[in-house]
Amino acid sequence: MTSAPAKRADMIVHEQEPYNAEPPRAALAEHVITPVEVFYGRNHGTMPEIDAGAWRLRVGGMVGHALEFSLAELQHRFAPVEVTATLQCAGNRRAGLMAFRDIPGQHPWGAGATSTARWRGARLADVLTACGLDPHATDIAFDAPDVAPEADPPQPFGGSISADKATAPEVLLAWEMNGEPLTAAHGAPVRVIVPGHIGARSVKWVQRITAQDHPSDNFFQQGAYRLLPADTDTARTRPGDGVALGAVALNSEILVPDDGDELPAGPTHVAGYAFAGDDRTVVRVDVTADGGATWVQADLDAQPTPWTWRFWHARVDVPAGGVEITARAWDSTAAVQPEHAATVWNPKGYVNNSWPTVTVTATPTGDVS
Ligand SMILES: Nc1nc2c(c(=O)[nH]1)N[C@H]1C(S)=C(S)[C@@H](COP(=O)(O)O)O[C@H]1N2
Ligand SMILES: [Mo]
Repeated sequence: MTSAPAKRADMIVHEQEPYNAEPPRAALAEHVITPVEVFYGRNHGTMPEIDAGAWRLRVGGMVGHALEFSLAELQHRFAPVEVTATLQCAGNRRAGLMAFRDIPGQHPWGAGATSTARWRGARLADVLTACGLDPHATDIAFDAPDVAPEADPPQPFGGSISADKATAPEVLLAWEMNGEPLTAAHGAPVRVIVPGHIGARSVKWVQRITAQDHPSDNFFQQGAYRLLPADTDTARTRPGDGVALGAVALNSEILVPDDGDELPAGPTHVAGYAFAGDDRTVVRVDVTADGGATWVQADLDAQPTPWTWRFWHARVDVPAGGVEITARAWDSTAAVQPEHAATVWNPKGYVNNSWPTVTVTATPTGDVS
C-alpha cells in the first residue's frame, strides 16, 4: 500500500486507489512547465515503491548482448540529456465524449490529464546502441512491475513503441523531473519518456526493455489504448482489434476562464493550451464567444521545445448572458480539430480532440464609457 502522492489540495481526484487525479484548469494555466505537485497522475494499478539501490534495468531480446544496468550505471555510462516534454493521456477530455454518450467504467477526465515537465535521463537510443540493437528489430517493448487489475487477464503494465521512435534522440530513460529526482508517483527510479506519444507509452517504474519484431503483447498495447469504431460490440473485441494509439493527435483546451465562471461582460482574457504530437506543431488557435459568427486569432506563446504544448491567449468580447466560449487549433499539416465530440466518440473514450468549450455567465457591467 503506497501513500497518496504529494499533490495540491485542489486536485480533482477521480480515484484514490489506484491514484488518478488531474489539476483544475486554473492550476494548469499557471505555469508552462507544470510543477510536480500539479502534474496529473494516471495509474492502472497500485503504485510500487521501488528500492532504487536494488533496482535493475534489463535490456534484451533482439540485441547483440543483453545487459543489466543499475541506476548508477545508467547515470554514469550515458551522457545525461534534458528534454522538456508534454505528457498527454489518451483519455484526456473524455468527459466531453461521455456527455455525448456514456462510457461506463472509465474516468471522466477533463482538461487536465496532460502536463509538461523537464525530464532528464539517458537517451534510450544510447542504451540500445550499447546493447547492439539488431537492425531487424521493429518494436521496443517496456515492462513495469505494477499489476493492473483492470487488464484482461490482470498483468503488469507495459507497452511498446516502434524502433524508429525508440532510437529518436528525444526518447529518454528519465530519473529526474523538473530538476528533482523522480517521485515514486511519477515512476521512480526510472521511467520511459516518449515525447509526442500518448502518455501510456511513457512507462513508469520500467524494469525490462525488449527489442523484438512485433509490438508488445501487453494488454495496454493490444487490448486498451486502441481506437475502436463507434459501433463496436465491446463484449466481443479481441486483442489487436482497432488501431493502436501512438503519436498524439492535434488537441487544445481552454484553461481560463474556467467552466462555470461568472465574469463581467466585455473584453475577456481567454487562455489555454494546444498540442500536436510527434513532428507536428501548433500554428494557429481561434476563439469565439458568439457561436462561431466571429473568431479571434489567439497569440501563441513560444514552445519551450517541439515536444511541448503551446500556451495561447486572446482577448475576446464576451456578450452578457450565458455564453459558450469555444476554441479550435490548427497544426503544421493544416489539420484542424473536429468540431463535435459526436464525430470522434469511441467505445473506450480516447482522443477527444473536438473543439473545447467553456460556459460562463457574463454580467452586464453598465459601463458605457
Ligand atoms: N508502470 C506504469 N506506467 C504508466 C502507467 C501505469 O499505470 N503504470 N500509466 C500510463 C499512463 S496511461 C499515463 S497517461 C502516464 C501518466 O504519467 P503520470 O502519472 O506521471 O502523469 O503514465 C503511463 N505510464
Ligand atoms: Mo494515459
